[in-house]
Amino acid sequence: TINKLSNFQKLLERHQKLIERANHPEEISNGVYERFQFPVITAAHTPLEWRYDFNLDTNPYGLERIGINATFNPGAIKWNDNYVLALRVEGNDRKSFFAIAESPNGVDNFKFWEKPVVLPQTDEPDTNVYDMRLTRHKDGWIYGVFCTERKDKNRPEDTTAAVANAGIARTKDLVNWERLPDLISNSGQQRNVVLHPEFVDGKYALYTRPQDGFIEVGKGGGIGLGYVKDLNNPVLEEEKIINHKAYHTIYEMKNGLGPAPIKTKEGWLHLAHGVRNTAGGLRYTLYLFMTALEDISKVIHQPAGYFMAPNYTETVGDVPNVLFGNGWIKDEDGKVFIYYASSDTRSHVAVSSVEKLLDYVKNTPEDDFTSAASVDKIVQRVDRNKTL
Ligand code: M1P
Repeated sequence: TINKLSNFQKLLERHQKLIERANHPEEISNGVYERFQFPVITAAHTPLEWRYDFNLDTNPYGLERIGINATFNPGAIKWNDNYVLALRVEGNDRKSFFAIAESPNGVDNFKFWEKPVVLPQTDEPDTNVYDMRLTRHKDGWIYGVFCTERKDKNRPEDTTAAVANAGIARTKDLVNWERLPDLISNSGQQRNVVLHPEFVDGKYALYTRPQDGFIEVGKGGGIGLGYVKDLNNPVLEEEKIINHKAYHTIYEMKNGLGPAPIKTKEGWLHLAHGVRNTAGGLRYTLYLFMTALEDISKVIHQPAGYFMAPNYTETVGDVPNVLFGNGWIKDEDGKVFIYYASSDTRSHVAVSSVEKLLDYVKNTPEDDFTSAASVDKIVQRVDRNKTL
């Protein structure tokens, strides 16, 4: 018995050490943001109480009973001066759920709250839920908009056929959640739906990503914007695409918004993901764009290419070559904590600032869609630099 107890003791000590491990910025940065040495949250960070039965009578071999496979795609919010993530936690059973983890400094010491989020169900239960975007809305609620996935009943013979839609829940304390009806939209399936933090002409504004199928966006796609009068009857109206996919770009195949945008004096800063196909499969990278304060449907800046792409360790995971970011936190002093996940496996942070992100979106050349135009921009830069 003593040996068995000491095994549990070792597990607990190792876990504690992992959670308390300091995380420092990497030495080399492109100046726009700093990556950090370690992921902020991995499956190994999840509480041992979720995974082990500590009763030696019922678990005499000290085995893990409920395995956790991955902790990724976190929504983020500043909460009582702490940095809080709503993670997509995926069990070995492939079901995702949400769990809250909190850190005093945003870069390490992230600790999960005692239990995962207990999400109320609608009349039609979710099979799987993931990728929650947290929005502190002007109406006083914190909203969690997430993807809810269910079996496609129109294709009973296909056990892989699914339907994606936006689920909507709100809370005042991140513990007790009120479930609202799922988004009602007539543009097929929806994923990557995000609530804008302010009312627009008295309506809720939602960024969308209409898609014809579960994986393929099909004819449609792009990041859309639509309006809802009443979230208790969330009928999406006036949906229009504000950020299109385009041939031979990093968002050639599909794109989707990340977190709710950050308001700056010069416009709304957006973080999004773009997807392109390669011989090695889909490649997901992150990009930024900015919309006008007076018209949130108008893109006023969009640098060419990606803002962040998976580095070599990040390319490895359950779904390789993926960066996905649906959470960021802007501090009072302008520091921006960008939370992103790599390869659908673990979560990281990169730190920047509003000033740097503004400089990046305004001064990085836009895409002119040809190799010759890209060369021209480099040649002009070389010539300008020569005069210095
Ligand atoms: O596997 C990569 C991502 O795929 C989906 O995102 P999208 O709908 O934009 O293709 C989501 O399942 C996301 O969770 C996942 O990270």
